[in-house]
Amino acid sequence: MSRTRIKTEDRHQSHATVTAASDMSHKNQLHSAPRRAEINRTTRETRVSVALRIDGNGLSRINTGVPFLDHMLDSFARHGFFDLTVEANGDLNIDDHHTVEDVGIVLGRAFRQALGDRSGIRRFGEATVPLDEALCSAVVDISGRAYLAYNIEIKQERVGNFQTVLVQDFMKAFADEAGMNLHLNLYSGRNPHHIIEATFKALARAMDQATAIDSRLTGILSTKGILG
Ligand SMILES: [Mn+2]
Repeated sequence: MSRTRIKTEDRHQSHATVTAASDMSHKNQLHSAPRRAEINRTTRETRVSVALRIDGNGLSRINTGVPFLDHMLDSFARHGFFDLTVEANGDLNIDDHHTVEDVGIVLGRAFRQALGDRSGIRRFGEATVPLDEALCSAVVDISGRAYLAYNIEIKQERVGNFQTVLVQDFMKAFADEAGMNLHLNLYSGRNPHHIIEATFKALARAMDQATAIDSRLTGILSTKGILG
């Protein structure tokens, strides 16, 4: 299937016109409004701003003050074809924990807001991504019910200065705030940089699938008729 991404800016493209065209490559034009969000969150510990465009090109501008997290979010944007800006100013003098977790919160919130009532989205997505010896899978259901199953065992305490346990805190915050089920499983891996990067890439690809518009859907993909 074509992975061509169509800009959703064309507000004049009517639903009926797209359906009649029966061209799958126009699937993302089914949404009349751009799927984007800008979220700012300030606490005594951090100040985080995120701008997200779901139907993007993978362009990112990331500056969290935590270089390894910047690297992971760059990769996430690129491999999910999301346009993503993240600015964070946190209490890094204590450690990276508040900043990493709060970026997860705000990014999750941005997805939730950008997806609105989640009508037309595929909901489910999964990807298994290798990086040299590391192999990681992400399975998501953007269902409205938050759940994280985190089966990523990393023996090393740190990658450079970055504490590897913070990946779990990030993923928990992200899944909670996005309102989604997220299963992360590591099949193999030795190098913690590879393991974490494969995890973020798998998440990106799974989110790209799950947020994609399915032209066969005229409403919300749920027997309940609601996702939230
Ligand atoms: Mn890398």
